[in-house]
Amino acid sequence: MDPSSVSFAAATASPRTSRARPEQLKVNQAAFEAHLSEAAQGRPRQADIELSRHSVFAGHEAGSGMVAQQPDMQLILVSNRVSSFDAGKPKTGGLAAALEPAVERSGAVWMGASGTLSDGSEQLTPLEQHGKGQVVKVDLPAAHYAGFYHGYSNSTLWPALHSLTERMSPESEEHYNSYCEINRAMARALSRLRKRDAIWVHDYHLLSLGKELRELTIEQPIGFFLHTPWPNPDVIERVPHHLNLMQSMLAYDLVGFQTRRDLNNFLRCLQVHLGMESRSDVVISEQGLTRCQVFPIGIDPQQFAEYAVESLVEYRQEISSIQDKLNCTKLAIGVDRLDYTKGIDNRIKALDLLLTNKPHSISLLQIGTSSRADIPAYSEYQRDIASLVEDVNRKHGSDDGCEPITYRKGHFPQVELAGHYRTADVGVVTLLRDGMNLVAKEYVAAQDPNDPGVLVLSKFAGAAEELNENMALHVDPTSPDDIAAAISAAIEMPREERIERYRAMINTLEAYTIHDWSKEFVRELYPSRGALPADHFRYLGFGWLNEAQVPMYATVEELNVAVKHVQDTRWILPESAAGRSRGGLD
Ligand code: GDG
Repeated sequence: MDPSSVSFAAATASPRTSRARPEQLKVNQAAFEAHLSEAAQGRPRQADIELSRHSVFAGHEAGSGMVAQQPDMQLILVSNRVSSFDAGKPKTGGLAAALEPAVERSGAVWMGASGTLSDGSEQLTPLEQHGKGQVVKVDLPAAHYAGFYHGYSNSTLWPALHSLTERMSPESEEHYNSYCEINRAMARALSRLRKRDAIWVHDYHLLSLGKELRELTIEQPIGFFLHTPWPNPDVIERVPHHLNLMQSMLAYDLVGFQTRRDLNNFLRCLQVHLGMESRSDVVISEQGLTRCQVFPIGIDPQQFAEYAVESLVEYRQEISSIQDKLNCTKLAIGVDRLDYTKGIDNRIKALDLLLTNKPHSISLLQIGTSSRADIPAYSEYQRDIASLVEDVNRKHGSDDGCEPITYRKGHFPQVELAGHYRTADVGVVTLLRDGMNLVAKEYVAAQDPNDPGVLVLSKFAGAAEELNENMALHVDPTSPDDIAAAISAAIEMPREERIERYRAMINTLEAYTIHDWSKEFVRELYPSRGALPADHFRYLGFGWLNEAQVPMYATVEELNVAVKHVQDTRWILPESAAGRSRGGLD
């Protein structure tokens, strides 16, 4: 293709053409710098004005960069598994708990593995309606599923992303190949969905799905949200094929993280391992422009508060039957998937310490939902927890059969769960590391505003960034002593202080709910086609999107230099953009 045959119009014709190539970056650096100083001097931001004209959003305000309303578009959500959407069944994972309301309310299509494996290639099941939304499941190839799911996803990535490298299984080329194959199969299945205006991919199983979709020439905006933490450069280096993985993540237009810490870690990994710099959390790669942003996942606090009140009537018997078994006045609660990241063992050791110092001072209702039990590390952990519970109950139980720990396997209806949260004086969340931790937020939302319980929260939970030390009692989850001291302080805490902390926490939760989270992500995903801040347009690779956006240069010489750079650039465009090109770059 003749490089000079690309026009500004062609450059704007496809969202994918807005993804700049590295050699183009240098070209636009001068314009970018010039624009920054111009912006600092308060001159009009021409790009903003132009954007408002081209915006696909109703209610987009010119120049404000704010979008008042969501676009009318078909959103596809993709995750490894989809939720059951059965009100009678518990939501046993954070991702399901988060996405179900988003799909039901927004009318999105949610695609995920069916759990049935196919002999050959991937197969799509018919669409199922759930509220306004729909679910489509994929039968994935049997040959690669185990290597993808048990292998690379859950025995390599999961522990590494939680900085628990000692839990990583040894490198396996085969597992990584299977991971890529399943991501490819998901991409092929997705490409068969007819209407898809934007795609939102979820979690660590599908880090390279964006790249696979781009290879199938899918050009719509594609966003990714990571539910887990992202570790530092030394830890990510331990992940086999980490360079490929990080590179493939740059095929996404928008990459969302739970916390600022995770986002910073990701940018630092790009810098250390790929030598890539970011500016205002935007990264430019040979695949284009990727924006990184923090979207702290939330819950529906009002709904949890209502469930908690309902539960005291609807599940009165279930709740009091548990309390009858406990041998003291104060109750703590822990609710976790049975996962070694959740730090349940140290919590039980803390209880042991506490009961040794202050017999009968507290009981624990521990709800543990079985998870990934076919992976040896998980089945072992589950056995360890069961035996720790037995030991503590043997040591501190009373003669009349009361035990300090009631250990229940999960699968409670959500309403009942809310009732258990409400009756507990202390919510104990002692994970070693977690992307966010919804249980901490649910516990707070379920409290009686006039007599709330206290949240004891690991300082390594993503939630600790929002529920800070003035609100929750932060602990070091590796120290049973520290946890015991915090639980002890929680049960002694005067009511006024509990109310003060509760109010600060509930205000925080209400300020950014799960609905805000999903709306904000989608809103931010769509502008990745063109509603970026004006400052970033200078990075786009085509210099500017049309004449109205040509930056104002301080001198004619500067302008000439910039234009010459653009003309000298060898454009490498995706086929689709090349097909639409017309005219020269003059
Ligand atoms: C991942 C990240 C991030 C548990 N047992 C029952 C039950 N649950 C529900 C809880 C809560 C969810 O499962 C667990 O969510 P978490 O956030 O605590 O943890 P993960 O499953 O590890 O979630 C995490 C999350 O994704 C979202 O981004 O916060 O960091 O690891 O909603 O209530 N629900 C019911 N019965 C149970 O027995 N109904």
